[in-house]
Amino acid sequence: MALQIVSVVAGEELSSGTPYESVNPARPSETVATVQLAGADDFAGACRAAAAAQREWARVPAPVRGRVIASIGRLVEANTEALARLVTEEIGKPYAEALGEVREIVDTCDFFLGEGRRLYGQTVPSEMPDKSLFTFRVPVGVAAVVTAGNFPVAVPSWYLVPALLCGNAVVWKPAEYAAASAHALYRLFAAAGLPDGVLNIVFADGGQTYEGLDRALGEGTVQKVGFTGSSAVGRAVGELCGRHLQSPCLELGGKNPMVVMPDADLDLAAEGALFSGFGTAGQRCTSLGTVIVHEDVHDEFLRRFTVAVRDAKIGDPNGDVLYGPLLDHKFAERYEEYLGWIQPHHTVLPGPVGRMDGEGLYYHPVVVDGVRPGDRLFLEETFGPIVGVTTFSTLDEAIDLANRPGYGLSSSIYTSDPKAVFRFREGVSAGMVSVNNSTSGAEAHLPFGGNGKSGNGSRQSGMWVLDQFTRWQAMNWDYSGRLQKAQMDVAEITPDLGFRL
Ligand code: UN1
Repeated sequence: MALQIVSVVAGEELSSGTPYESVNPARPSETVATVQLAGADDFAGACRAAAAAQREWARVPAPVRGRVIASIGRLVEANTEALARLVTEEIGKPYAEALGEVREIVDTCDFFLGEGRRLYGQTVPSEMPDKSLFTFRVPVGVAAVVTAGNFPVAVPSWYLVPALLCGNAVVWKPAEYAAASAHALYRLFAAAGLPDGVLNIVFADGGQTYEGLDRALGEGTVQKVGFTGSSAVGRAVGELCGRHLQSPCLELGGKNPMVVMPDADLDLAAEGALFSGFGTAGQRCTSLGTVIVHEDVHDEFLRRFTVAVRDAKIGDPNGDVLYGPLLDHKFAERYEEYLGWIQPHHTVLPGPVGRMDGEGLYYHPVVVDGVRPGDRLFLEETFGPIVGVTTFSTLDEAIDLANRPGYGLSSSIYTSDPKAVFRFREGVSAGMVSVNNSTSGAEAHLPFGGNGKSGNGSRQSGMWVLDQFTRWQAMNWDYSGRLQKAQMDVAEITPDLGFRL
């Protein structure tokens, strides 16, 4: 029996809506959940409910909020298998990877439960006597969080956990095609004892969400938007927020380069390319886009890489496979468009291209050798199991090729030369750099985010995300009993600037 799922606002279920079916991409005739999609009014209403609950939540002492985060971490950990199974069933992520995804939520909770006892502000000396200066981190208010379904529970937790810890209320709009996984995570958060209205989940399509968000921003009930998804939608969200003088937290696409230097360990590089090119069927925002390999080792690298790709197992995500089906019909259709970008000057390896036989949304892995800087395959994100390969002769050329598409999320270099590592780090536009490691697999306590078409420079995770969900408030306290004017009533000590030894 398919699950029946509805939005929850201020602890109340919204029962009416437009039905949508979230299906199992390994067996698309099988419905995992029937979801009632809400409208723009419901979204704006959820933001009002969140605003009403936020003040009380912000008054709960931060260490107590930290204890709630600790409980969420425990609940998620205790429900690891059930949550991971659901993720595998709903979006086709191999079970081992789904377990890793759940682990990432627990890691995030582990990090932030202690932040409840820090959330440090500063005491700062004043330029005048009998006066003290302070800074405080203040919650922003209500965060509206819109997330993709390729990481249906881990990436949302990167927003939800710090936002709640900092004293904000949240309206979360997950991807429809991952609704069951999102709803399960919502229930785990609710079980930790969050007061009604502090976390709300609204299922809606993109158009209604945009309209609802526009309304909520106009009503002043949303102070921060978090968005993970495509660069095109990110641009629209950024424009909308800009009109309301807000800067959203945007985590967008990537065309992540891997540079293979002539002194690289080629087996290690091929293994890294396999994992980051085809893990999650190439549907991570950190997935490998193009291998930029030195001309002297191109043939040997390509040989090892294509052997690894040819031997990889693709199939039932409950089994021991490299990857399973694509996330959903919508992604399969778009991926078929990307395959149309293959041109006569390309060499396609190792075998057939396109959909595999059978009902599931399974696709053959594709390596495209000979991509050129003007090709769409080189310039644009291709969410799916396809990796481009091109060559270079100098490191400067490799860096230029790495930056050319104009994204800037993750990047990687394989080399044994420390000088090359640091020159690459300095020159590459990416927010994240891996050395002798693939473009995927960021740890949950380092800043995650990108530049250019990958985002507006905001960072998630670790202590850096606190700047998204709090604002600095500066306070000065004058206890001199006089009006001391800054910059004017300041004592001066006169130096003898003409002094010489
Ligand atoms: C994403 O694809 O949106 O670094 C996030 C990684 C994962 C997170 C990816 N830890 O690949």
